[in-house]
Amino acid sequence: MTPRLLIALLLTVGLLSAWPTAATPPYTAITIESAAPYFVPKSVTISTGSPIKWENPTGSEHTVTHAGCLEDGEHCAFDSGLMLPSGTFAIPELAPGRYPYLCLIHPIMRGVITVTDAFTPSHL
Ligand SMILES: [Cu+2]
Repeated sequence: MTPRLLIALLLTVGLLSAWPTAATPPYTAITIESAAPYFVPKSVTISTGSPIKWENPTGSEHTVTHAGCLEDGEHCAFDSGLMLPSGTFAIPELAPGRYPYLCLIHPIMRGVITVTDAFTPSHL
């Protein structure tokens, strides 16, 4: 291998390793936990068009159910159904508004998503 080729190779490897291997997720991640506050972060503010993803690393089944799904005449914006351990649930976007949600299996588990039409999302 010529020195010039070696240098080119090292530069290439250096550039590749400088590249972010795991890009920051393009979604807002919410982690389910077995203890309070159960949904982490419990309160999230995002802009419309921004996806959200719940992850269930616990050993139990949970749901992510918009409170509107429980009341007649209310809009049901999202309902994960049973999320198994290691399961995930994602929604691509929500219209502007406030979305309280809970776990149907453990109704003490509650969180809220606030969706704004602002272009700059903020995470509480
Ligand atoms: Cu639960």
